[in-house]
Amino acid sequence: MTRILYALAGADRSRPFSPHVWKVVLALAHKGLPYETAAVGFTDIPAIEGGATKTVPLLRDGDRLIVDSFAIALHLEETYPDRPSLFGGEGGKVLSRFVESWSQTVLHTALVRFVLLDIHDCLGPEDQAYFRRSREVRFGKSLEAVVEAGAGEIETLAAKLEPLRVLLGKQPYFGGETPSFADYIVFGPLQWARIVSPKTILAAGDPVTDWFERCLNLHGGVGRSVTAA
Ligand SMILES: N[C@@H](CCC(=O)N[C@@H](CS)C(=O)NCC(=O)O)C(=O)O
Repeated sequence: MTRILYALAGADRSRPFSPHVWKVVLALAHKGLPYETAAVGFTDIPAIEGGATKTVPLLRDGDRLIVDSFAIALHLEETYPDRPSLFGGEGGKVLSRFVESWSQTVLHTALVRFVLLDIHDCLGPEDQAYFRRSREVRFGKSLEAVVEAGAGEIETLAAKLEPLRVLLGKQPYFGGETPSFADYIVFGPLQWARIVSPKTILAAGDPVTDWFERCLNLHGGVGRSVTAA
């Protein structure tokens, strides 16, 4: 059966960096499902699978095409129930939606201010032009101005991670003793920053850093298949 994960990369297609794609990489590894990666640039996305999506991840699973990281995780859970669970039941699905909302509104919002220019710099010329144009419309200012305005955010990020720190003081993973999709939701954006940016985001000795390192080691160290910037 054909299983293809469409991933997003810069000029170096061997370094996929999308946070949402990384959630799916870990989810597929968690389920032990083999797949091929098709790495594309931003401006290639509209042509994937005959125009199936405006965003990645997109997963082709046999004759099914699934867009959106959470929808893909739900699909994997429903289609492969005999494999290790990503959610640990219906309650896990609902609560993982909260983790997704928190990650999207707090973590992505903070991290993007550090990594926006780093992302731009790792893209090929055509994708750089698209990225600058689309993100400057989205933020209402230049990429440089966004990064400059977010300069103090590194200090405030540590405080934003306090809920994670408290939780990880009680259990090794958001999923409890073993990881779940909730872990991968938060892993994704931190992995995005690790791959595109040389800036130090997580401090040594922080329980969140220790958890992130544990996640990098999961499933044969698939998270380390792309080196840090
Ligand atoms: N909610 C979606 C978000 C997907 C998303 O925003 N993907 C970005 C890459 S990180 C994308 O494909 N952007 C295309 C573009 O900006 O043109 C998910 O969880 O999969």
